[in-house]
Amino acid sequence: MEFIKVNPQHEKHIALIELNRPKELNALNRQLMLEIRDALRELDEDDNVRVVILTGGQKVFAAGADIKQMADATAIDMLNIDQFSTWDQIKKTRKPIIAAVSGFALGGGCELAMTCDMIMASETARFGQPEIKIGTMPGAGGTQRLTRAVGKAMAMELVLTGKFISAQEALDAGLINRIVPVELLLDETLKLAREIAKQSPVAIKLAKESVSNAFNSTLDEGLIFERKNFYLTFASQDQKEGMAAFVEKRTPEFKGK
Ligand code: DAK
Repeated sequence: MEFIKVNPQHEKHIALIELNRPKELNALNRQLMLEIRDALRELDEDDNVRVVILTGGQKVFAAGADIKQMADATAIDMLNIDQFSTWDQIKKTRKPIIAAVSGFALGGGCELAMTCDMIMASETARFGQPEIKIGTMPGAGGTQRLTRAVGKAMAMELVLTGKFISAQEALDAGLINRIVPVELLLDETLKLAREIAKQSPVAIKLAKESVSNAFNSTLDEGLIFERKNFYLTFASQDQKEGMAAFVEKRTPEFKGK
């Protein structure tokens, strides 16, 4: 891996992916995105991993797709490169992914964070979809996920003006989970990851799938989907263990089976 660092066991059950293109503010070139795709595929198949944290470090999350790489591309180049398939892998990952965002999360960087399941931000985080300022528009979910997260009014303003919002504005709008001091960003994200990692991996997978499905279904379809996943948890040893542990007043030991 040239542009990311991956540690499958940053600590027990928690993997860490760190974007590592600091001079270019972690601009997402094609290879970097392919590396993220490959890393996520492997981590998703690794039984020791229950949660993935994706971060750019303390200075910057990502300043967007690599403008220099895209500048001269034709529409057909863009179509043939098929960056969508790379981005789709993020969405397809069945384990929870938490973005830990400090500094700029712009354009594709903001879209990358929004594709994750939760966003922890430092007080220096800045979010925006500035593509309009370079004569284009969001292409990896910025008009869709942002609108669903913050509503039409703010999404329109961000997409049509390219302005950035602060961590506090992002929190107020419901885009992120919380704000923490920069130096505590990874620690606080790990705390959240640990809370998830200690639950049943089977139930976590099904619950993540159900919440994600809420964006793609009507309420009635979503409720049916949820109910079936709920029933399915009763096929797991983890459900038996979780409920037995409650009755016996002890801590459950989940095995992901
Ligand atoms: N691409 C390439 N290089 C970038 C970059 C980017 N997005 N952002 C920054 N850099 C580079 C700068 O060119 C500079 O390099 P050198 O000049 O030193 O060689 C270095 O990083 C430091 O940047 P600055 O000197 O500009 O630093 P400042 O602190 O002054 O400004 C800034 C920081 C983040 C405000 C500024 O760099 C900036 O405005 N960057 C561009 C932000 C932007 O427009 N982002 C959106 C890009 S378009 C898709 C998937 C994804 C996308 C689309 C489709 N599909 C799946 C179809 C996404 C599109 C985008 O993200």
